[in-house]
Amino acid sequence: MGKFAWDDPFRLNDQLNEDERMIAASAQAYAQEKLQPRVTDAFQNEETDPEIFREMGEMGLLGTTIPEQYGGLGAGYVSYGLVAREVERVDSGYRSMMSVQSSLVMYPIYAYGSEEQRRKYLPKLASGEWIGCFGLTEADAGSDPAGMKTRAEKIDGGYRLTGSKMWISNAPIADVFVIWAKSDAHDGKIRGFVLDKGLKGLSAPKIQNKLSLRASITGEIVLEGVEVDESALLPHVQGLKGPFGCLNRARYGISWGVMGAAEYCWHAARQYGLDRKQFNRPLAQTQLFQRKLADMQTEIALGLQASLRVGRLMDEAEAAPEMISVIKRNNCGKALDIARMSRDMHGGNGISLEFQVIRHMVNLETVNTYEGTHDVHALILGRSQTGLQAFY
Ligand code: TGC
Ligand code: FAD
Repeated sequence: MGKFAWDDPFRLNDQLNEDERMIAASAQAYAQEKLQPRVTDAFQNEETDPEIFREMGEMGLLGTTIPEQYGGLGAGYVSYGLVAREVERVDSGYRSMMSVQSSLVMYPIYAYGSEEQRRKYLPKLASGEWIGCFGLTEADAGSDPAGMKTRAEKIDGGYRLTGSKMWISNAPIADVFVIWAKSDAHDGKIRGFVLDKGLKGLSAPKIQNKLSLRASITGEIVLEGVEVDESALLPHVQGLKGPFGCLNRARYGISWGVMGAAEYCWHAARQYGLDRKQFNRPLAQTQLFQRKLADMQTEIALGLQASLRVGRLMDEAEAAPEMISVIKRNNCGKALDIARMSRDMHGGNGISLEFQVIRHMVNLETVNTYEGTHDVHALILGRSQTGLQAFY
């Protein structure tokens, strides 16, 4: 019979190649040495340190899948997932900063951009010198992005953008804004535009007082007749499949990331149960405690295997969006359950920032909602098996 490691039940590590193991190890070292020591203060004070982008860039953690000629790492999607897992083991907000930059800003510029756009933006985004954001959601168009009101109007030599975006990660500190708008010049179809900070009429006020994802800055984007050159248009995509192509990648990364947060909560609950005695024995010696640990171990092992499978298919260009809905939805839901369970297993200490599990728990509320809510992914999967859409 084979060996069993309680913290790696299906020997995920053995299923990785040497390069993947190295990338995961360096992401883990960076996350534990540089991110873990500052996360409690960052969360408490609702502060985002832009220097983190520079550090991540130096470590090669931005644009993991973007070819090296544009400053990326040229690695595969399994590597990208492993990076997300290690960063989110510390905080979902830090993973958010990384995945917006990689999947929602660098990817569309790489996949839909002109050669000039790729050369202008990608190396500086890969190094973290520039910070990017992705504006799809609006106050009245969240789960239904087709309902967006932001417009691009054709003017001589370019476009004029008018509208506003809501709940945009990184926006207040962004240098580069990927904006999705309905373009009058393209039959009202959704088109992507890349805007530079400082354009007249462009602002990104911070959204204050979030009780979740406090280490990751979030803002609005206000576009008051912002005029851009023709060269701001992403030439190679139109329609909702543009933003969805990016979301497929970010959602996939989230499926790994939330398993990292869940692993943190699981390990913390196990250690707490071994250390703390009630009724003259360790909490971990009670049947209820062990059952919860077994549930955590099982869901995480299954979730990681599922993400690995989809990652391998992504690397073979064989993954379908519905597969990504399965893992985004299920892994987020399970991670949230695990964080809540771990919070409970810590008793009163579980509500303290010091013990960290409640921070993961409130963060995961956001992760369960953004990039397609838990229920929206159920509707995508329901449609795929019945042929009936139940959105409206
Ligand atoms: P539907 O009719 O289904 O599709 C419209 C067009 O889009 C294409 N498409 C996709 N293409 C590629 N990948 C996918 N996953 C795709 N899903 C759809 C589709 O083929 C079609 O193309 P065409 O050429 O025929 O026009 O569109 P719908 O309007 O009925 O959509 C419904 C629904 C619910 C599936 C969709 O709107 C949805 O997924 N809503 C959720 C919105 C969402 O995820 N927003 C995320 C905002 S970004 C964010 O949250 C970042 S947080 C990041 C962080 O901080 O980490
Ligand atoms: P709604 O769409 O109003 O949903 C509210 C509730 O109704 C949910 O429970 C939902 O499941 C349910 N619901 C909606 N439609 C249906 C239906 N047809 N049937 C049944 N139930 C339904 N967006 C970006 O573009 N870029 C970003 O960088 C970004 N970062 C974010 C960061 C944070 C911290 C947060 C909180 C959000 C971020 N978002 C971003 C926005 C995010 O993607 C949206 O919040 C999300 O898509 C849900 O949209 P909504 O908030 O408008 O909720």
